Amino acid sequence: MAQNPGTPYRRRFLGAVAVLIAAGLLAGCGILGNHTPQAGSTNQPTKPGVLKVLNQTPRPLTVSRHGQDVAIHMYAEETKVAIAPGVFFPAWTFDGTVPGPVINLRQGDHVTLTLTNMDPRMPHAIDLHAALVPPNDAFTPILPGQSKTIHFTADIPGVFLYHCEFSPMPLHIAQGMYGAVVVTPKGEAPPLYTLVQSEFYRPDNLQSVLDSSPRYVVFNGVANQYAVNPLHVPVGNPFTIAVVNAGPNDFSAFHVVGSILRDVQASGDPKNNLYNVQTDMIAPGDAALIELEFDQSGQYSFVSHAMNQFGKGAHGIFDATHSSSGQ
Ligand SMILES: [Cu+2]
Repeated sequence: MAQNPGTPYRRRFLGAVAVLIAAGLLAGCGILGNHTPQAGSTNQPTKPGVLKVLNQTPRPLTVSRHGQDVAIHMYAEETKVAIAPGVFFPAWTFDGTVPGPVINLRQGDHVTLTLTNMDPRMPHAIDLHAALVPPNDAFTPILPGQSKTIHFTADIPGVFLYHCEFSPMPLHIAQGMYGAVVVTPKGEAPPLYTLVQSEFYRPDNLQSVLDSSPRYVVFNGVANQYAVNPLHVPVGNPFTIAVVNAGPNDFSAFHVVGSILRDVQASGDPKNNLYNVQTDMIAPGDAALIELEFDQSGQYSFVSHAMNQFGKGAHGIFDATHSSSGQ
């Protein structure tokens, strides 16, 4: 893990937090009061925590490409997000969403990535598993209002996690600071869908992340969202999906009901093939590129076959029809 100032910063920002809370309450906007719903409850009052909820407006990343030179600008911020029907979570985010945006690259891209920390209350940092760089230089903390630019070449194809690197890292990840980098080999098409599995614990509660079971386990930030709104996929033609496990703690057991994973590339590298896998284990911090093919029209559930995860929201549906299209 990269060097970071940790607790002293936390203490320093508590003073600023008190000022912000007072200003927010006086202004009657921006910072939410005790009526804010907690994860896991739609009507319980928010238990007083170290930090009150700050709901910054999502700021999307920008990407500009010139040949294989890619410039990306991302933003760290705090934004309240919905993680289940009627359940809101005071997230720490990349670009205002959980997970953060998918970063799509081609093998060999030269990437210049700038992260601006718009969060007024604490430092953040970014660790990209796709970047072969010295972490003590590239993944270091970015103070509120500051920016940092890193450079890397996407030499190795695959599907990778990125996440906040600031301490306490288990909390920054559990709060929502993660996303996927997809590095597509030359001549290949990017995956049809990217699914990021992750867990939600008590908001802003490190001990909950370290000691307890998650309240929700989700694909792309919302429990059971693709069971309600299935993902359309083709019939009779193979297609690929990327599955990333952001954790922060639990292994994923990715399974598609009524199907077999035809070709699984561990970490998304075309050299790492396993064929005809019934359930693929994906460690926290890892990913897979998975080829599927449905010979018959129908609705095929995808789940984490770890049944506690399935029961907490890790469930979606592939809708295989002849008129389907990608996302
Ligand atoms: Cu962070």
